[in-house]
Amino acid sequence: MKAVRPLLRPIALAGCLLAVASVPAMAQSGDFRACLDAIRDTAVGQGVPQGTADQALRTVTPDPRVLELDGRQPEFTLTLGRYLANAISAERIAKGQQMLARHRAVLDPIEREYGVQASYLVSFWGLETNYGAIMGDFSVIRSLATLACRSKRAAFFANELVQALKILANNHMTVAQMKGSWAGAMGNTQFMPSTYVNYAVDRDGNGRVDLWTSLPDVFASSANFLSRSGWKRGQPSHDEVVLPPGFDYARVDLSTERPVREWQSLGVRYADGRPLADFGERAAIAQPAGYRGPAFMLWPNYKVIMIWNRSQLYAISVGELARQIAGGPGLMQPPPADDQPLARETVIDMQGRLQRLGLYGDEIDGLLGPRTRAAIRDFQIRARVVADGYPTADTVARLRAAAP
Ligand SMILES: [Ca+2]
Repeated sequence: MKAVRPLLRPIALAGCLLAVASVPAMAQSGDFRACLDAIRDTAVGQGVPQGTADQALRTVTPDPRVLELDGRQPEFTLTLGRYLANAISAERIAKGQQMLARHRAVLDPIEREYGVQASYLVSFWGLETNYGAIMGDFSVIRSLATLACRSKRAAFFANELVQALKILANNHMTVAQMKGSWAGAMGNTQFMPSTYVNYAVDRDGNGRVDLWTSLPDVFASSANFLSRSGWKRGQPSHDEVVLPPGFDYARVDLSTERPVREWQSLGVRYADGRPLADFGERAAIAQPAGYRGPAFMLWPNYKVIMIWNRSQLYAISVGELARQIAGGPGLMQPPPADDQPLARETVIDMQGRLQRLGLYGDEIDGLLGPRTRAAIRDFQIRARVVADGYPTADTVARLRAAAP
């Protein structure tokens, strides 16, 4: 799951970045201790026992492997096809169905109480750690200490380290027991410490919140996070739809939300031809692989998944895996098989050309974000080709010709 595992976990951090925002990133080894001392003092100020904080941080050294991983930039933009192939194998669906059946007695009451479908709780679990198989073997305290005192995102990770110390203290854990990803994500659902502190719950009632070994705690914690992030009871996060011939692709945009009856009147149907169900919600349509790929109606719960992880492809994967775990069908319209990942350099090149054409004014960062897609769409309109904002090989070639 490393290929699709996101770097950061739930980002609903409330206001807790403020407390340690003044801790600077320090480069010298002597300063590493000073940096940790400052974080220790912040933690103690927030109620962590002095002894716990001292003991946890006393012998910590920077982890070069963590810094190496933190410095890596993705070389390619993953396509929907590649992402789904990694995230949702037949094996993962089958295992999810087994897990759903095996843990029914735990999941059903949680679903009733929190309103989050058991299939989604199992789906998050499957995507994050392959149902607990890969939870990460880094020392969370060491990873966070390294990132808090040596990375560019020092303030963020300093706060996470403070929260991790709270978890240690509150749950009577040892530093050695607290394992996670290189970036400090922990347990079966890879919660960052701040998410753990704010949302994790002790479902089995043993007095400790344990996201490593207690599945009742794991499922209830996910449900609590999603519910408090605005999950709409019982609703799906997305559905595959078909767009009628001649549909205006300018309407396919995350920011274009319309009432379902409007989409119905524009001729949008479920992929199997049935009329759209109207939950009384507004919804947007997305085509993450462009007009040749599947179209998705994005319901409000899609946005809740984006709070868990700000990646569109991740959010689509959660909903797809959940539906198939629940016995639903796979995609009717698979992503185009000939779609190639775009190299970061290619995206940088495109952004430069779009800028020269006056269509793009944002950062040249090699990331295919919403602004870059909007600029591509504007170029496609100008070039009189299908304006889906998706950089197919044809669009890239046309752009090179138009802005040499
Ligand atoms: Ca517990």
